[in-house]
Amino acid sequence: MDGQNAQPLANGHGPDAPQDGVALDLVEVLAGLMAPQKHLSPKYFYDQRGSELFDQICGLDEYYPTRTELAVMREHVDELAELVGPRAAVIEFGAGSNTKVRLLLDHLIEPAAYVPVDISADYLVQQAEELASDYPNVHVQPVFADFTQPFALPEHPVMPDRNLIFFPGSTIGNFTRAKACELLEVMAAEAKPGGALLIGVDLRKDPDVLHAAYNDSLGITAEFNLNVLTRLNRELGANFDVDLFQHRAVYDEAKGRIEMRLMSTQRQAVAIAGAEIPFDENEYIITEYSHKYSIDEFHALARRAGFEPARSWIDDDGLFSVHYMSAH
Ligand code: AVJ
Repeated sequence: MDGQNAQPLANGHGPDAPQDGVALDLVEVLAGLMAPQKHLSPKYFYDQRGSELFDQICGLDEYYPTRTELAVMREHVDELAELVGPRAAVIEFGAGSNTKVRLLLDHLIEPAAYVPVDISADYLVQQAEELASDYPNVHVQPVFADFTQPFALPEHPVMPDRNLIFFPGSTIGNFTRAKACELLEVMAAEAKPGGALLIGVDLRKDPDVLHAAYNDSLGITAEFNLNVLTRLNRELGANFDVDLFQHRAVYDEAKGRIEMRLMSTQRQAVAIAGAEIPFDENEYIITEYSHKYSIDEFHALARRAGFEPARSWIDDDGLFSVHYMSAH
């Protein structure tokens, strides 16, 4: 990365200033807490403590997605590199761990560029600097933007042969099926005709396996979930008594999704920015959806959004899928 690229490109749809994680939006938080079904966006999990806890979750025995996705990618990365072809621009939606993108850049044929797109600029800059120095032949250009809305792609010194949209980690699961389709449409538009998508998608499976993955025995996921209340207290001056809420993760098999909840153990009221939020006993805030798909279900969704599934890889236990799809 040269001096010019040290800062991420701002984008019209991004926030005004780089933040430590995604800044809490008071209006959005209040609207969510005052809705008939209380809810908070999962993007608010990832302050510094939340990111640390998520890293711990990824290392838990019960939480299979992270290691399984990486294993599936490792096993098929050479076949993937053949499919992608030379001089691809890798455009990552959300800048997460470097491990997966390093695997790609190590195996793709002369990758031309790497473009991480995120609303959390500190992650972006840190990741970009590391990768730029390790991959001098790859043009690393972070873009600071909300990837759910169309955004402008940067120019590169070497014109890439194709765009490869990269969306690992089953982050697509955070979106309802309707919103996931809209996001895939944005991806198809950013990929451009002839481009492609590499996406990790968690699979429908035995509810007991899912339950264990989101209700780990060490209670790390509970701490991760409850941390968002601590964050609301610290950053918005709310007065949640965190001891009066409990973590619940419930699998709805018909909807094919885990719902992460924070349940009030008693009737109470919480004050936040001059508003009073009443809770009944056992009333809960939904803090995250994590949707699970069958292969066929995901193919149908992707086709509706403008992709043609080319290859889908899964692990031997059928836990997690990685899809390569072309945009048309
Ligand atoms: C990062 C959204 C893929 O849904 O499994 C892990 C987040 N939540 N444990 C997921 C998460 C609880 C994770 N994603």
